This record gives sequence, structure tokens and C-alpha cells, in this order.
Amino acid sequence: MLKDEYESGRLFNAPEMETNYAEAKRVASAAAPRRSISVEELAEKVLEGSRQHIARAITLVESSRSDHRRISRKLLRILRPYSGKAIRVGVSGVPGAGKSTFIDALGLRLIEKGFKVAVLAIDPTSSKTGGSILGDRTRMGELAASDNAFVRPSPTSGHLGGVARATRETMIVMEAAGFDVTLIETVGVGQSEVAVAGMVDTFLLITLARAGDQLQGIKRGILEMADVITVNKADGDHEAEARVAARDLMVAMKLISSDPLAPRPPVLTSSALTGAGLDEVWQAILDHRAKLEADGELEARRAKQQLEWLWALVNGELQDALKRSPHVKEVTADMEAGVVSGELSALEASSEILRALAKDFPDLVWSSEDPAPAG
Ligand SMILES: Nc1nc2c(ncn2[C@@H]2O[C@H](COP(=O)(O)OP(=O)(O)OP(=O)(O)O)[C@@H](O)[C@H]2O)c(=O)[nH]1
Ligand SMILES: [Mg+2]
Repeated sequence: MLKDEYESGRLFNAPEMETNYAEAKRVASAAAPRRSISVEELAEKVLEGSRQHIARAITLVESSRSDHRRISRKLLRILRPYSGKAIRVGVSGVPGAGKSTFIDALGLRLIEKGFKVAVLAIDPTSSKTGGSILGDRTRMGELAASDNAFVRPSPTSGHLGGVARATRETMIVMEAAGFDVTLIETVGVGQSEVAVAGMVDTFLLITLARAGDQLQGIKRGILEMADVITVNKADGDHEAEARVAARDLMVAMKLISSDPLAPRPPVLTSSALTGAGLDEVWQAILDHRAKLEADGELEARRAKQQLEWLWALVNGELQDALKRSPHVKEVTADMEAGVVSGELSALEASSEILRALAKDFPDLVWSSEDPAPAG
């Protein structure tokens, strides 16, 4: 029985869904027999940097099965103290801005400098198209083949909340395994940026110079989130154009900022194709981080992120409870119909739904017959 296995400290065989090509080859060639392993053993192997076990740990933390969740909580409890020292960078930009290519080129440079680089992705849309995952595999081919890098595509399952949780926990695994730079790619469409901004120290926005394009498609909120901006694909005929765009954007940032005293992000130019500007972008990332550290802001930022994460988790659990509750399921159609027809007010219907929820979770305050608090 699972419970016995869990309590005796033996971890049953977690499914090993290998999503990284180079990794899959490595594991296959080692032909490692898959045996059951305790959480403690798994943690130890991760801390030693065993790629095979890192992959296994990530697969475990990505799983949303409740038995896997219990085991991964235990794993993360062991690993967490070894995490937190890495440089965490979010990389965002509209589809096709060159994020993956940029990460591949930057990652290889960082490895040359002696870093160990983890690349993760948050892409809640990828489950529909599968496009980005395929793209990232080929565009980060060189980086993925390095022993000092670990490229993990976005988990394919589920909603943003689940993907964000998996990415955050994967980051802990990677950092505990000794990776000291984490680059998280996300496509610039809004929600996923917020999720990424909630887990990194520095937010890099990659944009393009195509006429009028630098602001088009980038929401103001995302510009305000950026700590460093680069106008990318500054090569060939587009080099001069990119410089002009960077200058324009620098001016525009002054107008966009709601706080005139807020530090404005540097706007640089780069090309993953020629390598121009990559070192400068990295330096700007380091400068931003150094400034955070000097002002004591890094700890404050991470503490705030943890608080936000706490409430995101609580909200997520409540949402799940709502979805799972048989009593809620029973009344939902009637309540919705009542509200649509005007027979019920939204307030009355919400009280009814919350009372139904409380039947499945009797400790909730709404279990009384009093109407739920308004608001
Ligand atoms: N000229 C030029 N082309 C580039 C550069 N970087 C990327 N590209 C090209 O731009 C296209 C998109 O690159 P990706 O790296 O996949 O872009 P992305 O932002 O990761 O795209 P998504 O993950 O789909 O959002 C590819 O055809 C690349 O070859 C660059 O620095 N210069
Ligand atoms: Mg990409």
C-alpha cells in the first residue's frame, strides 16, 4: 500500500517522464535500472548533482497527484535549505522575440565563465500547441547538451497556477543540485509574466525594433516590471534600427513610469546571432542584482515573493476544493440558472454555494445557516 510505502520511507517508482532530449539520451545510455528509492536517498543524489536523479526529482515535483505531492513536500523540505543562492532571472518577450536563442547563447557564455545554468520555462499555452517546447529543444540544443546546463521545458499539464508551482519547486531542486544561475523563459502575454516576476530577482524584457513594434504588444504593466530591457536581433541591416529603437524606448520609459523617481531599467541592444551585446546584458543583470543586495532589497523582495506565494497557494487550494466539492457540484447549475434568470441575487447564490462547500469541509465558518459575509 502506498501509505505503508510512504511511512516506511520508501518512495515508490515515480513515473519518469523525460522531456529533455539530451537528458533522455544520457539516461538511456546509462541504462540505469529504475528501482524504488527513499526520499532521503533521492535528496542526497540531487545534492550530489546526479542528473538522472535531478530529472526524477523534477518529475516528482511536477506531478499533481496527491500521493506524489506528499512525497515532494518532504523532498523539498530537505532541499530548500540548500537553495536560494542562485541568480534568478526571468526572460520575457513577445513570441518570436528570440528568447530561446538568446538564452542558449547567453547560457553558453555563462558556462564558459564557470556558472552552472538551469533553464526553465513557464508557458501555460504550450500544452495546446506544443510548439514552444519543440522549438526550445532545437533552439537550445547546444546548451542542453552541456553537462553544466539543465534545460527543462515547461510542464505540459494544466493551468498557470499549477505550472507556476512546478516551476518554483523545480527551481529549488536545481539550486540544491548546485546550479547557480536560473533563467526562466516566459512568453510575453501577461499573466505568466506576473508569475515569473514572483519568483526571480531580475526581470529581463526582450523586445524587437521592427517599426513601431517596440511598444506594440507589450503591455505597460510588463514594461513596468522590467529591470533590464534589450532590443534584440540587433544584427545585419537591423543593427542601426535597433539602436534607434533602444534610444526611443529609453525616452518612452520616462513617460510610462508612474513614479518619476523610480529607477528606470537600462535599455540595451543585443544579438544572439552575432553575440553582440550579450555580455552587456549580463552585466546589467548583475548590476541590478548588486544594487538590490546593497540596499538590502534582495531579501525583502524574496520575502515579499514568499508572502504572495503563500496566498497564491491558499487561493489555489480553495479553488481546488470548490471544484472537488460534491455538494457544490450539486447546487452549481441551479444557482447559476437562478442568477441568470434574476430569481436569485448573486449574493444569495454565493452564500448557498459556500454553504454547500462547508458541508464537505465542515470547519469552514460558512457551515452555519447565517448567510456568508457580503463582499
Ligand atoms: N537575426 C536574428 N534572428 C534571431 C536572433 N535570435 C533569434 N532569432 C530568430 O528568431 C526566431 C525566433 O527565435 P526564438 O529564440 O525561438 O524566439 P522565442 O522568443 O523563444 O519564441 P517563442 O518561444 O516561440 O515565444 C528564430 O527563427 C531565430 O532563428 C538574433 O539575435 N538575430
Ligand atoms: Mg522560446
